[in-house]
Amino acid sequence: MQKISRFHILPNRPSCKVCVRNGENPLKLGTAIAEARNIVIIGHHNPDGDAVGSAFALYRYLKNTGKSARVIFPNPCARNLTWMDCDRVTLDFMNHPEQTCKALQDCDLLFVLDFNRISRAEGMVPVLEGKEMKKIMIDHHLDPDWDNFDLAFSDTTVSSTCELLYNVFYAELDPSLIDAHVAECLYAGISTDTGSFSYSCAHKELFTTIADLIGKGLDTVKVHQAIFDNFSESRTRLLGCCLGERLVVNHRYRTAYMYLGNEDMKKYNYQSGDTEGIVNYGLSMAGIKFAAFFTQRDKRIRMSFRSKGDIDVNIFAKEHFNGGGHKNAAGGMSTESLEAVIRKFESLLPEFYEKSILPCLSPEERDA
Ligand SMILES: [Mn+2]
Repeated sequence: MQKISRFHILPNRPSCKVCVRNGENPLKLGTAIAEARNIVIIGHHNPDGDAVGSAFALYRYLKNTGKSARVIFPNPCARNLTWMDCDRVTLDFMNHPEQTCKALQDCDLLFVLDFNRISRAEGMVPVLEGKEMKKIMIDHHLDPDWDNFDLAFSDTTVSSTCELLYNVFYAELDPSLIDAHVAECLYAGISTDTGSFSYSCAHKELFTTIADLIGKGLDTVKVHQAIFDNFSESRTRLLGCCLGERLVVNHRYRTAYMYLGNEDMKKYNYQSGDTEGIVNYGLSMAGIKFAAFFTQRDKRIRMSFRSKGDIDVNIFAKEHFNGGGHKNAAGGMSTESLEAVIRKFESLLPEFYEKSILPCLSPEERDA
């Protein structure tokens, strides 16, 4: 197939880049949906509020147009997010590999939401690469893999994929089909990806969007409680363990980190999603600019990095821990032991402090 890519911007949203493959006959979002017979929406591993929110906002939107779709995640989503899946259509590859592969085999239109590289779909990659289907990406992370999509919407200035999806609904589809459930799913992604409106949200368009969603039936209190006031007792005690026994604060390097080993995960009956957001407690201390959280998942170590201001943890995660994400929030992965990963992290701190943290400190902060 001829592969010519053409870029344009989303109407009224200059920060959103749209890439259409095959310049001769450019794919339109509305037409692709109208012509599709089997639509599948996929999100990333350990789907967070934005991955789940955007998937079900789109699912429900499609349903409102008369289309059905499957939603697939590589592994199960957290308990406090399942309310968005009101028709119980989620398949997770980890527990249902055969059904998942069958759904992907049958699919002729694939939506990739809240991630931007097919290669990150892990165990599903072989099926996705071996099958002819139209692939559409909607995402807000850096460095999208443009060439692997027939149509791609990328805006790295928005708070979340949900905010971007809202913009796409308005620019390319029919916003009158945004009902209360679509609005609640979009709000779920926006509120989780901004840490309940504490970062990535200093632009007025976001609040105009939320005002409009309230007009469409969004109940912000209901969504907040469903997501943030819905933890199990064991998750609350897991948080206590992190803060009480697994927190290391290095004031010299303005850094705080926490870690959880397999034993901890077992002791507190870890469930998918239980560690979500815990990394942010590191940044909640005055003077701390850089926070990290290491969790052991069997033989792998997952890492989350957070920073304040211009300190770039995306580059840090990319250069040292096979990861990436955003400037102030990124993730990484390692197959080394928890001890080795923490040792490596600590050994990187002096240089990271000199090069990335120190230049971002105000004169008062330097003296403190
Ligand atoms: Mn996101």
